[in-house]
Amino acid sequence: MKIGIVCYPTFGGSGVVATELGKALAEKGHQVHFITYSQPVRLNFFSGNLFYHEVAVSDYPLFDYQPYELVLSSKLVDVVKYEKLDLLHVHYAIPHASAAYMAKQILASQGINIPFITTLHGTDITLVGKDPSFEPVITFAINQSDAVTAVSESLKEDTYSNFPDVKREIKVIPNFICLEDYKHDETLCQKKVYAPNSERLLIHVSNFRKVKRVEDVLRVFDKVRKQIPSKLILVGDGPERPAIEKLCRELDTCQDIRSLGKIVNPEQILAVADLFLLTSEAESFGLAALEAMAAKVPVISTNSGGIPEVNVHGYSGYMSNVGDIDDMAKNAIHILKDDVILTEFKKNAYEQAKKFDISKVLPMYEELYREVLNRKKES
Ligand code: GMT
Repeated sequence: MKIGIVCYPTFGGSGVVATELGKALAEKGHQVHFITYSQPVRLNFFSGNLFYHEVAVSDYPLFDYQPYELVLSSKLVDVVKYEKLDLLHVHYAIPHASAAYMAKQILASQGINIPFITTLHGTDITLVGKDPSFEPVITFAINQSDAVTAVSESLKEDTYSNFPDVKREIKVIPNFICLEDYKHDETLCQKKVYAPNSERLLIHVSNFRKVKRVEDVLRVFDKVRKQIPSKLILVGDGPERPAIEKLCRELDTCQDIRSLGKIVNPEQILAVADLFLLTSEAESFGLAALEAMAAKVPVISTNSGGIPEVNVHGYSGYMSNVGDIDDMAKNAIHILKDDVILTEFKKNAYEQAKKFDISKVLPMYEELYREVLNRKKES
């Protein structure tokens, strides 16, 4: 198949999932065309089946806001026509689904039928998408999609409740990891660099937006380190970073925390961690938690959104209500205080991650593509 993928090329989970999916499809012999405004951060892979088309939004001084969606639609028309794509798969409703709809209509006027599949990732439905100014467009674009997927049951339910006029069937296809990528080479990152006295190593990975509640990560860590010698690694960057640095100083924890900034492939650093903290207020899935589990790192998380579909309470980690720092710290200490318990949770985390290996999830997308293409043939 010749597949066009549209996504945000940045560090967000939706871009990561779209890129990893494209890479896996290319490895399976499909021709995959990424159509994005810059090279996706995880597109670090060479394959004769992978193509990249840049959506170049010009900086015309008349516009305070550049019309990205229109440029994207035009680019989609161009790529579909000249690369003879079979279908488009757009990740994130805003504005990718509506841009794909526009491209579809333009192409239809030229006698070309291009189906598009929309994958909903979370913030497009639960945060940004909830803004009433987007509602009619999102509802329309979802209803007009040839197929719609959501990354969790929770997100599917949120879509129907936040967008009551959405009538389209939503298929749940969970996020995934490529377990092969988690075969860690010990020489690349050594635990003693960050935990020189064999302290326990806690880690948090996010884009430091408010929804992640990174301040709770610091507060949980502060309680843990008072009971167990520990260090915390922060991976990622974002708008909350200054507030987090301030809180580190207030709590006097800076000496035990290392901030590593953005890391394209977090597998190596995850491999030396003992426990992952995910304190988010909302999370449609929690890909970062799954990535940790794939690296044999148990997860202390909130129970919001789709996280319970990923982290199994008492098995791969523990879940607490949003903001319940005491409970999260208590659970973290329970796992970290005893080598035997920690080893058991590490093993369980990995077992749970296996359920989300790409080998199980890729066929779901391929089947959906075939279904959509068969419908196209029949129409
Ligand atoms: O929250 C993020 O880190 C970014 C965001 C995105 O849109 O890229 O992530 C969303 O999609 C991920 C991939 O499907 C999910 O794992 C995240 O849970 C989801 N974030 C939220 O729902 C807040």
